[in-house]
Amino acid sequence: MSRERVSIERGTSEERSERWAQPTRRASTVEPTQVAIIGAGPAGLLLSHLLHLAGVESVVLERRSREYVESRVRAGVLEHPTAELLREVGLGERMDRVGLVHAGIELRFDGVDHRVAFDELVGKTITVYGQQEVVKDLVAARLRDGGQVEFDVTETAVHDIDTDAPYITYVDAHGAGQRLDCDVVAGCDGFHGIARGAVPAAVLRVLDRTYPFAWLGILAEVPPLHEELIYARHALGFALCSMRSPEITRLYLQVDADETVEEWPDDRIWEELAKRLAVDDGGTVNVGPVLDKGVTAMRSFVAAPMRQGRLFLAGDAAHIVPPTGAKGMNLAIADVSLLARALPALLRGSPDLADAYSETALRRVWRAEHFSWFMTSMLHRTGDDFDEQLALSQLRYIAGSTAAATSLAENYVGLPFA
Ligand code: FAS
Ligand code: PHB
Repeated sequence: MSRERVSIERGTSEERSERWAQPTRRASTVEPTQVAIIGAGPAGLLLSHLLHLAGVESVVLERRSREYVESRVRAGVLEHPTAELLREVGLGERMDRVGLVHAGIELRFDGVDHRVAFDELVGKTITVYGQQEVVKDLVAARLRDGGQVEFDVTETAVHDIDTDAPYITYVDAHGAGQRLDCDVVAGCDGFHGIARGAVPAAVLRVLDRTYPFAWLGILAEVPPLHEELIYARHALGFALCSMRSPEITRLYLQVDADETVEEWPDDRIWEELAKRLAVDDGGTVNVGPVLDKGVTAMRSFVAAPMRQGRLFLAGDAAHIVPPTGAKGMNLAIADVSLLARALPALLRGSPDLADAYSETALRRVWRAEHFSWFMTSMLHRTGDDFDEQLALSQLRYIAGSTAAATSLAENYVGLPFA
């Protein structure tokens, strides 16, 4: 990632102040910026960091508090290209110090483990490093570099995205109404954000799929069951053993889509995990204090195009995958790695990368959508006997075929960024 400051097509300071003074631009109540980013999740924060490295100014507007976004327990696996990018842009130090590098995963079915050896099959690894740690690193880097991240904003709205003078209105943390003039808006506000809604309904095409099950996830203060992730298919349902450190385990159980955490007291969770993770050669689940518990809906969702005029969507604002393939956060990072090149070029007067953004991003999105659906279908119980046999056949094929295992491995560790 180039670190030289790009001379953005904005003219001299006199021309720039004249430009901002034009009628359409004088209404900004805060210092105008080049890229207004909605959302301080992995997508918004990394985009702001990457644009900073490219010499482009941005402002990040976040509706939650800093404490909230830094403590939200979500994704846990960084793909190989994600870890490489974070190192490349100066965000790898803590990840390399505390993250866990894994060379494979276990597929557990028929009471036996079958390892998919990423290093042997595709020569790459993954890094287990919680999303909240990535977010902490990003917030720290932005604030260190003088970046503008406004937390606790409300009533965010996007305006004039089909002109070259878009702007955002919002209420700041002090309750004051603000207008932020910009050249580009980046909608990084997740699945429940407002940016996607700024694309006209006649233009936006949504393709989605819901699943009859969800994930009950817990974070527990107990050593992980195994040194690598275990994806277990069982007659009672799917279970996943992950971790955050040698002392903290992250576990998931397939539950019905309408189940709530209230129906799952800790002892019921541990009992169910022990059943679903049982293996012929013994070994059992370590039980310990549960630090966090939640139910995550399972959804495949893609909204296209990911661009409308000067609005660009990235991450969960545009797409959702079931977490079985560990792709959610990694896809968000892949999107902004494209925007980090397209937006500086656009602002310099070269629109080609920006014009190609949606199509380029969606190519990778659909590859991840397929892989996530594939992993979900193969590992989750639906109650349908035909599905059961298809899933077991696919698992046995992977366990017995280098070609099938290699295909899973190259998708799981992450295909190279475009
Ligand atoms: P995010 O949702 O992370 O960030 C969007 C940000 O925008 C949020 O901070 C939000 O507060 C803010 N925002 C929303 N509306 C706004 C508005 N109007 N104004 C200002 N700010 C606004 N992925 C995995 O790979 N593995 C997992 O196990 C996994 N578990 C998950 C569990 C849950 C409960 C959820 C919701 C997602 C999970 N994901 C998982 C997917 C997740 O990691 C996402 O892919 C990742 O957070 C995407 O990052 P962003 O696109 O930045 O969106
Ligand atoms: C996690 O550690 O949170 C995790 C790991 C792998 C997945 C999903 C979640 O597929």
